[in-house]
Amino acid sequence: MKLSTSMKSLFWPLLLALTFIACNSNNPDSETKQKGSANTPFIPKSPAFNQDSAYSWIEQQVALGPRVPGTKSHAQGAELIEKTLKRFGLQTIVQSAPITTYDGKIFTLKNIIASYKPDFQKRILLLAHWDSRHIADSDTAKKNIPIDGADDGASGVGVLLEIARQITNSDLNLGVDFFFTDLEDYGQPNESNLPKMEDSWCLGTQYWAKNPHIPGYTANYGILLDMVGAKGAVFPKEGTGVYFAPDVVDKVWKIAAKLGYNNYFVDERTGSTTDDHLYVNTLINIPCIDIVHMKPTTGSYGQHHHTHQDNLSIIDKNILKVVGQTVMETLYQE
Ligand code: AHN
Ligand code: ZN
Repeated sequence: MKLSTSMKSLFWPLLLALTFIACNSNNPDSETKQKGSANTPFIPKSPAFNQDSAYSWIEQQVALGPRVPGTKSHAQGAELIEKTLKRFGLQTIVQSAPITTYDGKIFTLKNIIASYKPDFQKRILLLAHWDSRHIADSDTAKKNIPIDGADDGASGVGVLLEIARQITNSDLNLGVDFFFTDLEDYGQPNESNLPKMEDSWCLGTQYWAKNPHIPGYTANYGILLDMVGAKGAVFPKEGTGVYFAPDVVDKVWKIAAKLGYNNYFVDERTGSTTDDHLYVNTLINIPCIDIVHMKPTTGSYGQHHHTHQDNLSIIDKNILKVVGQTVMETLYQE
């Protein structure tokens, strides 16, 4: 290659400058300083969570009608989830059993469990209930008509299906079990005249914890998602999770903060809830937390909880993104 005189005069100064830059970036001192700096951006290891895709899983569930145990919509809901997981290539088991509810009815339970890297020892369990409530007992009107359950039910499933889609064929070096729980939301209403049934909520998870899909099943820890899609949602550190799995709460909330989501995953404690994670902790001894929309001060659920306001119009894709990315990043940080 022939260089013109003017280019020759540029060549050595340029080479020197490049060498200097290269040496400088290899300087261990400058690296240490960079790492120690509070301004160092956090570089996520997980792929981008797709909130549009998560939203579409919610839409598809709601379109079936309320997924109330014993109904056709319930059967179709199970089929949608099972088929989708199998299409992703995950090893999928449907656990069926007759279960008696507080009102003396007997329903066929359908717990759906799908496993990513089923042979890996190190495993994380992700849960969300897929059934929806048979009544609107917190509403002022139409109390006996079932709710859509866009948030209470469909949102957690939507986020988990999207995570399942993303990690299939990924390089994630970890076992993950997706557990779509049934009969979570057929609990006894407060104003019920029937004799009080203990532990009337979370019947699917209680059954599974006593009869795991694989004998001797365990996981390092679990994360339950419940009501993770409504506008204005915040997720305080829920009491049952803090009691049984404080390290997991800490880990997840720190990751959320690093992703810039500390306005959603707020650093506040709230009271304990009876939710699927309680039985995962107490009956099968897997430390499990609950990412659940609750008001930090009052400890109550969102306004729409168990009312007809719990429909598609309250779903906010941004909230789905916040939760989905946080959970996925937690997996990739393992
Ligand atoms: C109780 O009301 C005691 N537990 C409700 C758990 C739940 C219902 N989460 C969503 N729907
Ligand atoms: Zn509910």
